[in-house]
Amino acid sequence: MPGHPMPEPPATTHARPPRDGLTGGEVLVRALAAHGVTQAFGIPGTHNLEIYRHLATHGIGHLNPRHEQGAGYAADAYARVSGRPGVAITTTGPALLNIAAAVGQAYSDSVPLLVVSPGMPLRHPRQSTGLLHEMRSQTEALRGVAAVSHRVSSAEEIGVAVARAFTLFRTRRPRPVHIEIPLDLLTAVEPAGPVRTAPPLSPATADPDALAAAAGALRSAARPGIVLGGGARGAAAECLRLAEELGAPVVTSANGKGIVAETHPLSLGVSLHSRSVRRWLTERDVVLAVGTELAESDLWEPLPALGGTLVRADIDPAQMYAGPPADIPLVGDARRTLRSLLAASAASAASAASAEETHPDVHRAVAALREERNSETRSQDAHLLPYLAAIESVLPANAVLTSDSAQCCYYGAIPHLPIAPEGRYLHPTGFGTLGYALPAAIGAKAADPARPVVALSGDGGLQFSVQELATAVQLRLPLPVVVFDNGGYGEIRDEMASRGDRPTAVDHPPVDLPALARAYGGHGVRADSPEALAGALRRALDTPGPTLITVPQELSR
Ligand SMILES: Cc1ncc(C[n+]2csc(CCOP(=O)(O)OP(=O)(O)O)c2C)c(N)n1
Ligand SMILES: [Mg+2]
Repeated sequence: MPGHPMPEPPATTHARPPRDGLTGGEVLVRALAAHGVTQAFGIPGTHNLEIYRHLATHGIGHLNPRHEQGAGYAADAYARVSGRPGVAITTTGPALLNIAAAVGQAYSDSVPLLVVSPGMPLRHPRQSTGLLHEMRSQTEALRGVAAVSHRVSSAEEIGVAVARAFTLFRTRRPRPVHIEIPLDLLTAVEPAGPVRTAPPLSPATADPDALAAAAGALRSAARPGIVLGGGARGAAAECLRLAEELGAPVVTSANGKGIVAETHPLSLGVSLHSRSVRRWLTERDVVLAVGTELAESDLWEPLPALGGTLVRADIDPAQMYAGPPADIPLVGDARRTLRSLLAASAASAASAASAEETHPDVHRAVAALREERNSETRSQDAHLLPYLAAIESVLPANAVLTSDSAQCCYYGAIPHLPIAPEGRYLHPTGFGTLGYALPAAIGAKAADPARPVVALSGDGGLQFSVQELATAVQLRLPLPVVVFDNGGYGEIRDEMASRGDRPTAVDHPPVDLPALARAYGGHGVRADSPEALAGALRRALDTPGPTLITVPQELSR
């Protein structure tokens, strides 16, 4: 109005909070940055905008897959490849439930995954009030799949919850944590306290008496064997040295794949599912099992009673009695445990000669056992082998392969595609989810953009998260996605057939998956032979954007 000063423009949602305080959202982002978080995965929504507003200011990059499930698998693979916790941000209700399958997968594979979500307001009555995305209890839902689901009730507690999560990741068996911040706390401005950080704690070290007993048992073993799970990954060099010094063959779980080079003459690869290897294990006089559950998802069938002494090394005390009970329990960090065992056995090391010369009989026995193992499963995997050899011929040793709950993976790549310690094979083991491979490949690329990454999937599993092709297109990721297309749920079809059931809900009408990839803006080809697969793979690794390569039905089953 004339004569009147211009009114102040109304405060917009972009206004900075008052200097003397911070919003809960900013407190959270500062706490994440203080713990070295530089990358988050997620999808924004009405209730988490205050988190999104502060990410870039505090140096946290953000990658947005097309579904929260994809964000969870991407964050999981980011953690597995980078060795740093993966961080995912969802909004309330359905978004959080969408990521729950990824949280369950991270729990069973011991992956440090932090999921942050808003929650219903502080004074929510926990009954239906008609709020957007309302649900009765997010924390109760997430407690079913995460190690911890922590609803904070004050701005100060946000920092405590983040420090708690990172302390758990550093000191315990790494498993997912969910932090829920009431949505009104995210936007409320409160005086900012100091940023808390997790103390520089280390995991526990095994008991010295138990270490001495284990070293003694291993030193005097005539037929030692080593089983490595994902928990041994931080101790790869120590595992190899111990195996060579003891002349002990090494078998791994799917999660431990490649900790010792699978072409090493002492390696039995991933083969606990093999009858011959299980029998071999029962015949060892001492078995050292490191960071492994020795559980059904790797054994497929119950493990017969072990004949000798079982030494179990694990950060999780529960592993000492879950599964085969430990005769000698070593509860602590794998690397320190193995270093202690090496130090204790060094004094008695017979000679400096290479293991090849010292243990030729063991190498011959391992080669024979591998052959026996392979002959057991030839009917299931023979058609896959030339295609796996083609993949192996193209990939450099440091490549990351991401995997799915598909026959090409568990009958194919897991037992038959050798991985070296500088490479990685990321498989959704115990929880056995579907749709992991593609989003996990995106997360692996985020962790290490220069490293070649290949996703390996069945046609069924691919379509649980196929929309992440759009994410790979947007990020221009050179990403081969190799799909063994057998027209549906091959494994379940086979299970129904072996029960004598009529196949139900397992056959899918054909989908032109390469055309679907092109529709997303990526590339798509059919590989009608192993040679065609190798060529397509080579080109895909050099082409920006994803390339979906199908090995078609009539060839892959
Ligand atoms: C989330 C989820 N839903 C269902 C299953 C059950 N399931 C296990 S394997 C499988 C078939 C997957 O089909 P595909 O990816 O094409 O692999 P294939 O068995 O044909 O090799 C199904 C449905 C599962 N493991 N996870
Ligand atoms: Mg299939």
